[in-house]
Amino acid sequence: MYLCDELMTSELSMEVPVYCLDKCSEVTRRFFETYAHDADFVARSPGRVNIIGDHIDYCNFSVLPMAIDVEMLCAVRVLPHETSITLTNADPRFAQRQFDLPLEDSLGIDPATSDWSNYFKCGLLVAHKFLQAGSEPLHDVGMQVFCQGSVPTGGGLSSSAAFICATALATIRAHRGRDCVISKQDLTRITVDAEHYLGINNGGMDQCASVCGQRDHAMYVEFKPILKATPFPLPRGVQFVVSNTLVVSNKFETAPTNYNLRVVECTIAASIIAKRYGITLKGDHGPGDLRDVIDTYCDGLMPDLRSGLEGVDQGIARLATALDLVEETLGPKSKGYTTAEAADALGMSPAQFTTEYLTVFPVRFHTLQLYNRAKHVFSEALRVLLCLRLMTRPVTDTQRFLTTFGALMNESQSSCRDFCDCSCEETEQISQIALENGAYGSRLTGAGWGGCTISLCHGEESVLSVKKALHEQYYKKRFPHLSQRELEAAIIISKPEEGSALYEHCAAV
Ligand code: NG1
Repeated sequence: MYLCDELMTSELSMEVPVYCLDKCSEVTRRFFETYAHDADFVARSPGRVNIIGDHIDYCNFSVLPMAIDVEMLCAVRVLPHETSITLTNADPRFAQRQFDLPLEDSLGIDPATSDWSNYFKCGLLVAHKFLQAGSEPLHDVGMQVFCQGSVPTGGGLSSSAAFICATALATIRAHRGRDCVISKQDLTRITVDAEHYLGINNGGMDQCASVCGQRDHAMYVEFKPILKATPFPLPRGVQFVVSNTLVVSNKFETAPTNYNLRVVECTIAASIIAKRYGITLKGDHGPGDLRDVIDTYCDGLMPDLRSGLEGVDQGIARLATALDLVEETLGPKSKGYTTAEAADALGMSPAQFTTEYLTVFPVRFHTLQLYNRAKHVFSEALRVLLCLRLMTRPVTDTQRFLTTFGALMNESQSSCRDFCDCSCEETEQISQIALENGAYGSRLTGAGWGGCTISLCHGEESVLSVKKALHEQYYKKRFPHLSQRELEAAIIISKPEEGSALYEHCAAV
């Protein structure tokens, strides 16, 4: 399929689909066993993997994720005359929780103590805010909820986004009744910032992929000028092996040195480049990001997909220019900046600099790696566009497509390791094994520091060979005590799947 055909479906104006509840027999049966009553409906949202484009969504550069067939299901009974919420989780590690509405704005959440119900509260809160902004006054309704998830937690497959999106969807449906219509755009828009309540300064990739995923398509997600997800088909036979390193990085505990610090470093790098070239950044919130730098330097937004292939080529040229700016401006200090040096580069006092950049989300560092981070962001955004260009052209030679796409994924992994510093030894080993056993490309996916890897394969044979090699050379050696079930769960073979959906009693569908 060509670019122009795809543009027809590129807006997020589609509705969240509604299917028959019979498809969710296990979660509704567990609901009944728990609450001795039938569920009214089930809300579902899947996990995602990012094929390429990590640590760039928070700089507003486009990414290429897909939804996968692991998911969070929330079976719900609405209690219209009550204000209590009861949450039960199929996973016995997560104990039952109960709380009353209304929720405080801060949710009463202490980001230092993570509890599974916090994710539910985030989804509930953003849905309440959305409903409050509508024409009808918001009347709190109680809910009994049974949650059943198959997205591994802490594995970089966005179990949190799957849970929050399912929760927000369930809350809107609970208030508006079974005839309600919910657009994917609204659901994405309201869930994008939800994790900020938990102290994570994330971008919007996960929620967009979870809500808008399409079967057999990679989603090209743009954040500017508007949030948009455009599906692109992948050549027949393409499969992804998603393999969990089983190294869990606690997002909240590590945020000050890992995720949030990357966001801060990118923002400071943007400000220094802007100052050097006399650019005034107009960030939507705060000082402006690396995307603002290049848009302003080149005098206008990077052309989006509406400009067709020409727009993609212009974007590629701009990002090459952006990489030159990084060399000229930050290259001399590739060893990193102290607070005093960064403040000086911006003509600020260290105190001013700290207030402006280092206080909203707390961070800890020895030196700020501004050169490395900016280099990663611009080069990764460039690789996303190169992949997009491959997908927008008719594929006449599948082998060539796979080799070129795979090489871009491998370059991305090197950049994540060397410039973003978000890889780890286990990820490197898995990627190596996958490449030696038939994968065309392999890289970390998501935030990194452990979590999952994604490897590009073609055909059943290469998938099985990669899977077997990983079992033997990685899992059995590093984790000899894994049960058969744990071993099976560590590798997910997935094609792109459909995004969020509601399941209603068949008569209502
Ligand atoms: P995961 O892997 O779900 O922690 C995080 C961010 C994304 C994106 C990726 C890196 C959250 C909730 N999500 O994903 O927005 O920035 O890292 O590409 O923090």
